[in-house]
Amino acid sequence: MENLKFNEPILVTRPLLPPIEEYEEKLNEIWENRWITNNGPIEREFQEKLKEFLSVDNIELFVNGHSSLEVAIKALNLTGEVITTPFTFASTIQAIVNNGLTPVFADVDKEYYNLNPDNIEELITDKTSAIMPVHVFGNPCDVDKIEKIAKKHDLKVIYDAAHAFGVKINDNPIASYGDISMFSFHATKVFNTIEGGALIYDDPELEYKFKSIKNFGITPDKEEIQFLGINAKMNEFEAAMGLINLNHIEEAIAKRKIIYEKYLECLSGLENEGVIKVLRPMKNVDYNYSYFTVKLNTFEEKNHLFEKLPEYNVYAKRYFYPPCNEFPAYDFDKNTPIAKNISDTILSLPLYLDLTVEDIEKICKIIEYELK
Ligand code: T4K
Repeated sequence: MENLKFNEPILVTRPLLPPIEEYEEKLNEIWENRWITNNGPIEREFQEKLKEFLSVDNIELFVNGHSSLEVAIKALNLTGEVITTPFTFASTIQAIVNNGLTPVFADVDKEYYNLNPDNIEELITDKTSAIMPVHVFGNPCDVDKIEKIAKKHDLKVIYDAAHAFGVKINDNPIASYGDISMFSFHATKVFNTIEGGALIYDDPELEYKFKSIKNFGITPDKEEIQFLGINAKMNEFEAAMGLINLNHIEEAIAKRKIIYEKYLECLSGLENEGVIKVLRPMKNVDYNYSYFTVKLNTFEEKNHLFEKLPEYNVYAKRYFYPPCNEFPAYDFDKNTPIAKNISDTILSLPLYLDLTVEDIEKICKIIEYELK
């Protein structure tokens, strides 16, 4: 058999980095301004450009996605219980728990792995204050059903849209649904500001709260502490990276699509034989090709592949394993069998811009060899 081992490690992702000269130019500006954090001019410029790019009216920027989720919860004064999904990154659940609230886990749907709205209503009690769904791997939740349930029971909706930058549903920006949506701009995301995050929201009154809470609760006009806050401000180095990466993001998503489609083509044999199932973008959705995931039939097959790939210098990741309601750090109700099955059997394969068509062909040959 031909040698399928890569000379250099193929990681699950690599960050989108612009030509270094473009960042250097912005660094010069930071040095001239002598302003490096706390509502700086580049952050404000980035905020305006981002509003335009995403076609939304209200955006607040943060040091990372996780702390913006924590601020969103504080700003809406949520109490008691929040209905959410176990199939997500630890951040979603920790944002709820760190705010003194109880996550209540509803099971997910089999096809796209998002919170299944049909499982929400039975979990609503008089303590429920919100629903916190996640647009997993960039595919949108059933936003219409979720909105109906939220309206009927007077609940807030915060979407964890960490994976969904740039996604549109029937031409509508994904962040235009719910009370608040959160984007993560972490290095590993489609669009990055090194670390970073944003809240997109409808109610303009939230701006004052967000600006205060992300700065220790200090109100921007009176400099009083009217809210319990944290430090979650975006800095100028992050904002500079964001501004520049915004010029490259459309090209980046187009390249990701090519890689995604090459994977589909090369794995079609295994898929037709029922050995794996690839997550597809939903219909009527402008997708961002944020992750390439394959679902295997059993935990053992998933583990076999996960453990064998490094022998070829290829590193997949188990996004998300285990389901969040099985974290040893907490004692949560574990009654979500679909999320458990997905979590047990899914792997994220390498997807980033430097990968060539030949790299993908080779990765797929390895997978085929190991699974046959
Ligand atoms: N909600 C959801 C649903 C999320 O997925 C996340 C974050 C959040 C909320 C919170 O948003 P942030 O506060 O992070 O903005 C990564 C990311 O750290 C995390 O942002 C992300 N989700 C999660 C799904 O994945 P790890 O532990 O997998 O990262 P790590 O360091 O193993 O990196 C993955 C691969 O990327 C490695 O193979 C190396 C490569 N890499 C990584 C970095 C940081 C690079 O090549 N260069 C780099 O600079 O968590």
